[in-house]
Amino acid sequence: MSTSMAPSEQHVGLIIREREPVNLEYPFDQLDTFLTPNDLFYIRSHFKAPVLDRHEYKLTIGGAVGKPFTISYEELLAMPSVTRPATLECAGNGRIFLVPQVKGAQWQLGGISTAEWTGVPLSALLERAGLDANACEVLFEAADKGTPKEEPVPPGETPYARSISVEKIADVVIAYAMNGEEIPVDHGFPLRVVVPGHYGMASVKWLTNIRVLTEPYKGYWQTSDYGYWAYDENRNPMRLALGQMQVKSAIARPRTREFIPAGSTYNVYGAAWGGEPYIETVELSTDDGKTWRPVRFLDEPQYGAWRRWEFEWAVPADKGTYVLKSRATDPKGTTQPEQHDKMNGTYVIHHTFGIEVVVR
Ligand SMILES: Nc1nc2c(c(=O)[nH]1)N[C@H]1C(S)=C(S)[C@@H](COP(=O)(O)O)O[C@H]1N2
Ligand SMILES: [Mo]
Repeated sequence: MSTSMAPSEQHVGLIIREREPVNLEYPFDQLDTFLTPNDLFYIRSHFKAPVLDRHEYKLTIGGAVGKPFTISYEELLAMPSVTRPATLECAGNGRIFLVPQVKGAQWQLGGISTAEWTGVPLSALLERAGLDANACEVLFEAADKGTPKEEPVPPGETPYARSISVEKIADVVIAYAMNGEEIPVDHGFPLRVVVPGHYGMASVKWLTNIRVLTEPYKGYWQTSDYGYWAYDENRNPMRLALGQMQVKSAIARPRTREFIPAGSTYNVYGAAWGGEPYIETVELSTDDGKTWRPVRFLDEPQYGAWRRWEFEWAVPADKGTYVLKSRATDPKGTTQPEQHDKMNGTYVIHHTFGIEVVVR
């Protein structure tokens, strides 16, 4: 195992949030295509990227199954494959907009990207292994490890690991290709999990073990980090694992504090994602949330993928500062909240917030 490179000519155009380990943001104002080019796809890694050898690589499938087995990279490539798009959003995306400022990577808008993933359906591997009747979750274990940052921190090295519930199995792809290319090292070569519809932390990179569990997993990345607070019926707070991406939209253009000519026509451009099972409407306000009008979608609705949208703004002749806001809603009527929910700590930042622009 060696270490990944610091941001280099491989990462041209990405915004540095942390140099080592490599944490890079997609320049969200460049959002133009449904699929994010691999070079521009955001990178969120807790530790140095392990460099795994394709010939020596093995994936084990075990735990609460009838026939545990080990499979090589070549064998996986030979299995029937699926290809599907999925948007990954870091649960901390938008953190820089929290007031007062909080700890953690200061993601602006670009802790999100979309790729088309090719790989083996998780269900095919689990069918071969045979799930035990009492199977409850599937744990994904990875090759990277180190000292995490979110307190309380366990002593020694903590490997990255995350689970999903068995209800989610049907959506999951064990991916070896990203936008038709081999998965780049920083995105999890040779194999990564893709959990469409969940925040990025569920999509485990550098996957080495799949372990079927009979009880909910309570590991560090499921509770201490990437968890949220909920109350039981007696208002006892308890820690639950983050999962489903919440209803959200964001404005890619104009950028914050952009100058816009008075009396011009400006094409406001953005994306929306999350929701059950997709985003149905997005509205835009150019007066800080007083009035809202619907946008025009550029992409069809599909589970687990963003929908880009645009809105033709007849920019007023009156000079001054204008606050633009977008607001997404899903078919169940769930809409973006106006405030950040403190039960989510420094994660799930999906409330509507203003993008200030200067008309002159
Ligand atoms: N093994 C491993 N998997 C991981 C991570 C990690 O640090 N190690 N980071 C997770 C987080 S928090 C996110 S948001 C996504 C980011 O995927 P990307 O770097 O391909 O954009 O990977 C997830 N999978
Ligand atoms: Mo993340």
